[in-house]
Amino acid sequence: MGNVIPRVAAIHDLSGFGKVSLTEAIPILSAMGIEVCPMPTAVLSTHTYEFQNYTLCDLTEEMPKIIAHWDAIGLGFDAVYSGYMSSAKQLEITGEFMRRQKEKGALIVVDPVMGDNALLDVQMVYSDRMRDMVGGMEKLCEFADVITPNVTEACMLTGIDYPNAPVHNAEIKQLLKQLHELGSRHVVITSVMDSENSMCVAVYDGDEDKYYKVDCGFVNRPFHGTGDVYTSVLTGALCKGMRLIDAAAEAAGFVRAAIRQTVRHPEIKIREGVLFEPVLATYFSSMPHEDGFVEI
Ligand code: PXL
Repeated sequence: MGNVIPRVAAIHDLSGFGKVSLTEAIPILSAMGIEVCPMPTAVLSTHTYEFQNYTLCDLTEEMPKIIAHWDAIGLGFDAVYSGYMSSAKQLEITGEFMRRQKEKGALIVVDPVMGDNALLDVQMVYSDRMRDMVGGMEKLCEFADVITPNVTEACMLTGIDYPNAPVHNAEIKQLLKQLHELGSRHVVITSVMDSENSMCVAVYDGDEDKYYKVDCGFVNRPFHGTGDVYTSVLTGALCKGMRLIDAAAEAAGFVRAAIRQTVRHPEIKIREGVLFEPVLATYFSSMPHEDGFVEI
């Protein structure tokens, strides 16, 4: 690509408070030594979980203009990383941008942000809008090198019923396999409750045809915004040339460290996100860590 340091186009919302999307992707990727070019899909006062009366300014019409200007100045990207979209049209615009960047050699990471079991609005799941969003996300998965749904999103994309915890290896592999059939090269599923009180990340490496689990540690309460933290680190580690499973383990290590900081402060509300800031200064200076994973 010829960029002095890796350059990532980050297509997510910008939420003023609550730490999701760009307020996580920008600091994390920058701390990893990667240049971030944000294309905001929407500007919100806060994210949408447990906040009422938040403001949302949709930027669908701005996106083609941003892309046209980037094209005009000849910007090339090492990676395109997408997340929260506020309209189905944005998925089309993003897909077309990804298709062109992929032809030029960019890595494509798609986080098909649509909901979480704790966060999901049931009305929304069966709405026309949601059907359009799921259909649009499925198309984006076709362009992707890596997709990173949580279990809820994995079920929405595959039509598989939400599995009861603990989720067994056979069920995990089935989900990974069906997601892979959507067309992405690799698949990573976040927030899998694979035992009573412990979570893992499930990984399918499509080049090696191998399945893995990465332990995310004991979890005794829900956290918000960890999916975006996770995929930001994963994207950065892949841009730095790490192989998929090592990048997946590195990202899990960072999330574990952010959670360790957060649980020291019980006064922090779930909607305030995780305390990843104290970890930023040190974590990436000693990469790679000795992080574990198992083949399943
Ligand atoms: O990725 C989570 C996320 C991103 N963006 C917005 C959100 C959420 C989750 O609540 O509300 C606006």
